Amino acid sequence: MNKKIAIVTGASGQDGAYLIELLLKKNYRVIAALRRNSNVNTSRLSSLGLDYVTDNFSKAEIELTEFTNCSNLISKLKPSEFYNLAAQSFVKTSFAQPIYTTHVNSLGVLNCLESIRNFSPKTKFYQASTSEMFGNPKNKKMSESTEFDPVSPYAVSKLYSYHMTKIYREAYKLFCVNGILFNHESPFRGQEFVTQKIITGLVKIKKNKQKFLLLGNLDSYRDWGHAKDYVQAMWLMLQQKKPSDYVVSTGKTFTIRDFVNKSAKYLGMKIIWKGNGLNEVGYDTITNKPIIKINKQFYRPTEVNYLRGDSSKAKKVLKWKPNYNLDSLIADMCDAAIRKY
Ligand code: NAP
Ligand code: F7E
Repeated sequence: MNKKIAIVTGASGQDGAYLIELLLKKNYRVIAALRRNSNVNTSRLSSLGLDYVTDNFSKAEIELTEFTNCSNLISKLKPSEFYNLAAQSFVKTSFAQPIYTTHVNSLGVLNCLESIRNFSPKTKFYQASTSEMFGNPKNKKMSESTEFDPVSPYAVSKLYSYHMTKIYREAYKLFCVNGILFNHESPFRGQEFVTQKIITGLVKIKKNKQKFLLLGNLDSYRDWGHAKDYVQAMWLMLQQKKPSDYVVSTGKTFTIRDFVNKSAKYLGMKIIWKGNGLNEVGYDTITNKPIIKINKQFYRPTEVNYLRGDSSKAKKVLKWKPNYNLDSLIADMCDAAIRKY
């Protein structure tokens, strides 16, 4: 039997690396679609041993905003599955670069959908949608039927692609799905995201390589899972008979402050918080030194205050269930940071 071919965009990112690892284990032929960079930025793939072209693994150049890049790749390979993970994925940057974010996250996705419709309509398409699209809705647990109320340019750009993916499924009967994924982290998480920033900062402070950590809003709630669990859900969505959209989440929610406290505890540290708002400071109880300070620059103009997902549909239909909880996620990230620094 011929091997299934999968194209993964955003292959240099966190999810791209884990998804490619999973697909190779499942005996796919995988094409890691990467954009041109002046520096080698495939360290995540390298750490999984994916440096060289093999019978099953190769790399291809793709700039998502360039229609011919998407259409040439898709028409040439006619993949069984196309996972679109490429995006300007940092919410804070989307306020500074709303036009660029929209080009990549909205029109880039349309380039993929149009290429599939015109050149490879049997290709199954996964779109990396996000819990950010919910914004601040009335419901306290968000499912596939919760209304969207985006509060950032990132969320709006992703909502456009969510709807386009749905429209291509309904209008052209293509196999297109949205994975509405809540925050997921791992040792591969980018340095600017809050979980990696906190863990890296605390490890460096403990090793006297950094004096203190600057953070923004400590009071927002996030439903954090492990990226390894979440790429399983992506794959499962494309193995179903019928295409549909799924929420993927743990169902548990914690504040950023909780995340700091839990990470510190795992690292053998304890933090006492004093003051309020911008004047709040976290002191290391062993050294009595202020190690966490608040800085306005890390606040967003508008914030998603509370995220908690209801992934009953994914559990029921996909038989998906996460292996990690917040404590084991933190342990995995801290252990990796200790090895690194
Ligand atoms: P990530 O680590 O930031 O990776 C993003 C990837 O997209 C990188 O490989 C990046 O390439 C690539 N990319 C950006 N702009 C591109 C362009 N114009 N053309 C081609 N490639 C481009 O993100 P992630 O955490 O793995 O997330 C994967 C996807 O899931 C993203 O779409 C994100 O928005 C979405 N998502 C993430 C989460 C989460 O919590 N992680 C939750 C919901 C949805 P470079 O390395 O060259 O920059
Ligand atoms: O922020 C607060 C910040 O940047 C989480 C992306 O993968 O998940 C991610 O988006 C929270 C926010 O992730 C700092 O205000 C406080 O409330 O780690 P983050 P995000 O914005 O939730 C969604 C689902 C995606 O789709 C996105 O692609 O933490 N926060 N202090 C801070 N955040 C950052 N980054 N840095 C701080 O210093």
